[in-house]
Amino acid sequence: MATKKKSDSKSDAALHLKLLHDMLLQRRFEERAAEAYALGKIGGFCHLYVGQEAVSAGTQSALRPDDYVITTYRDHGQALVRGITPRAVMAELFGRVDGCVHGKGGSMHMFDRGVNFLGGHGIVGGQIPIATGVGFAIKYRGGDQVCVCFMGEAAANGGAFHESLNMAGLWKLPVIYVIENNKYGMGTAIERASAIKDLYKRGGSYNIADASVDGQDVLAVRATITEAVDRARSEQTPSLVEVHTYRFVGHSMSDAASGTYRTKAELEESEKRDPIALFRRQLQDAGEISAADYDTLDAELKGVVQDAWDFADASPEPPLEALYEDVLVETTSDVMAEA
Ligand SMILES: Cc1ncc(C[n+]2csc(CCOP(=O)(O)OP(=O)(O)O)c2C)c(N)n1
Repeated sequence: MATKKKSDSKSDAALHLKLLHDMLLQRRFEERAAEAYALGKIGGFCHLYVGQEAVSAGTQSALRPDDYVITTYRDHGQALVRGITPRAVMAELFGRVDGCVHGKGGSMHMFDRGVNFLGGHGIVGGQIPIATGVGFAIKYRGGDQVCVCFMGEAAANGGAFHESLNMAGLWKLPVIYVIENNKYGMGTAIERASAIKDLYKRGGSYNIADASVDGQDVLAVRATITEAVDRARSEQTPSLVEVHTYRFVGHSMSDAASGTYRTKAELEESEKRDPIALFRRQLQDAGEISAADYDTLDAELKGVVQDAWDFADASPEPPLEALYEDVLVETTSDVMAEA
């Protein structure tokens, strides 16, 4: 580490390093996922999270391990930050038995109850009512956990969004709805699909506290979500947070470049606000890390992702009989009573 330290405290410096680590891990992971897809090692759909890493890292840094996280099909980064190992995420992408859902979910359906990561959902907005149900369960059981529900901005125009927020506002549920506004739903710009552009304002319709934040600034995301988490724990009330971000890659691997719906100039302009580059500069300017520290971290994370690739490649495919397993879960009274 660099010797010159200007941060408020050691714990701030440690937190900053963790945030940088979490963002860079996602970036290096997604770059290799794109490569694996091009080589045919990953089949089906594959939606990358490149450019949005500060949203997952900043938000999840404000959570406790017993809180819940639920998201969309753009879920690799969220899963990694929540604590599903890079090996288990990569093996899931490769469709292998050592994946977090034994190779049967793939890119869109990462899931691990062990770390309270409730998916990875392929239906646009499908996770929103589930999050509302999780919030209801937390309250019903008298817990003080929160549930964070991520969604894209296009999902905020679906009926499930409005019904869920109405219930959460009415019943005062500890759910934090986070809209990751990356400006495009596949190839449709938000201006062409939404009657209002400031989606966070919809919280007011449902008596829900709202906020809007720069999603390329990891500390700003963390600060905004921390307020929402405090509110949810102390008052059991929901929040709606709109996070302004951008995806530097296509909607999915079938639209790997910029597509025809946005210009090269727009893409290049957005890359000037790469959340990782911005935070790296901030930490270097503050003397919290040196350029050499960054390079060391980067090399370490490239190694972690290579290890995940090798692990996934060596893991067997699930046997045919596995098709019939994990289809239904018996809900015993024990399961129902679990906090
Ligand atoms: C109910 C439903 N309708 C349509 C689709 C097809 N579809 C997949 S992704 C997508 C765009 C969603 O955009 P957004 O919610 O903004 O998330 P982003 O991809 O930008 O992260 C659509 C329309 C779907 N999966 N589910």
